[in-house]
Amino acid sequence: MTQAAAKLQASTVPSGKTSLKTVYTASDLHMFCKRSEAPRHMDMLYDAAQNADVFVLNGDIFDFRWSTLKSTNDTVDKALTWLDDFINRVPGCKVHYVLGNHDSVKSFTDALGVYAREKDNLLWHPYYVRLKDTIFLHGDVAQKKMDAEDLTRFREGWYFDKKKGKWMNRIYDAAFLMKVHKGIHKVAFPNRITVERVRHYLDQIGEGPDSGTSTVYFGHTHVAMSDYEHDGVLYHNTGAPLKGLPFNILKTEIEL
Ligand SMILES: [Mn+2]
Repeated sequence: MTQAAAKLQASTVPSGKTSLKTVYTASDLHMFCKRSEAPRHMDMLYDAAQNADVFVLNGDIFDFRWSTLKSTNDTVDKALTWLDDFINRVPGCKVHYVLGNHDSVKSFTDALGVYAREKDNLLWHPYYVRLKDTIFLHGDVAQKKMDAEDLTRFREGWYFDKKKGKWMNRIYDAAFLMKVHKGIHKVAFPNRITVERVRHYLDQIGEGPDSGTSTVYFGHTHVAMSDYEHDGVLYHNTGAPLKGLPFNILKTEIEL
């Protein structure tokens, strides 16, 4: 899908009467990766969704690269099973699934596309969703300074991403035990540089503050952030449920 088409799809201009809606968002659950503590947060996630009018799953919800299941196809099946259960638990909640890099695996997005067509309360977006003045995007645009084309190219590198083997996983487990990840993300993604890169991308696609954007929710960096103000825009990052890192399911209210 082109970014122009994505923009059209992302448009959620409501018709008729609006009212203040409760919106929750979470990202980077990295489900099926051994290092994810997502299962411990499931009750909280379900509670939030049950109290939400809108829930944005903001990318890297599933992790096909580091899946402990026996194949990518198996992980796709389990991912859809989880999503189906989640959606069915909250029929009154509109769920937006925004892709991250990890869940941009083609076999998953193909299946998600087919599945979402059958569900009235599920919409999926390859790059972002805009709800009035608030933008939800995964945040892999903060990997380096990127425009729309750069992001498309970056994502293409994930379409046919292969599940990593047992040994690579063990090396990561060992690094994890040494808490290497706790420092790495903060060094790789200093707050100011991160939000400048997000802002650059939003300006490039015409969704920056000039278009009325006042608030941005993202993830990817695994560095939690709340109310970080930069050049008139507030940025929030939900963090990630990985050992030793803060993870927040964030709530906001939007007139929709
Ligand atoms: Mn990511």
